[in-house]
Amino acid sequence: MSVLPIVQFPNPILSTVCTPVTEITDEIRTLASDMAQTMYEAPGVGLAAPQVGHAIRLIVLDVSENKDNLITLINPEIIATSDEWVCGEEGCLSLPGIWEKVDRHAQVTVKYTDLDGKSQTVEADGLLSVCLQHEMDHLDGKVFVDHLSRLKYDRACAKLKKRRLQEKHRN
Ligand code: K2U
Ligand code: ZN
Repeated sequence: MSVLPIVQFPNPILSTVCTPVTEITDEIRTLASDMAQTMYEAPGVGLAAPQVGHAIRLIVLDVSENKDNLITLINPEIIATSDEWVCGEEGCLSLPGIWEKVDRHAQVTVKYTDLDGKSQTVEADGLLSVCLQHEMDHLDGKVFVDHLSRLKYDRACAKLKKRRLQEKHRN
């Protein structure tokens, strides 16, 4: 297993609509395993394949307290959403240091294929629901700041730019 470099915003792959996985090969299994290690090491609660440079529809997530409930989703689809919405602060491993409030459906139902090729369905609420929507956005070429007003989007981009300049001067 390897820890992979996480693509930083802005980057064309983060605004790419990812292609479906057509066959669950050993390469896909290795990538999923490396994504999980990368997510745990970050640390994060979710990670999408474009964030490690692969524009395919593959997500890993683990929102459990003990970090012992890894879910790998291949070609996930949101098949139902609640009318109720929640608003919570989000961050992203591709936009370190940026935290902003985002509106999300309170509950979602996601259909996906697991690593054994079996069709699965998960009904999610709470952090799992938010994380699924956040990661599914990544597969459709969206990052959470795309949900912000123009003013807050520009402010987030300026903050990222400043942070990178400071890091450059430190190194
Ligand atoms: O896509 C990512 O970068 C993974 C996010 C997923 C996420 C963002 C917002 C809300 C829920 C999930 C990272 O896990 S961001 C870091 C983080 C860590 C712990 C809890 C929430 C967010
Ligand atoms: Zn993210």
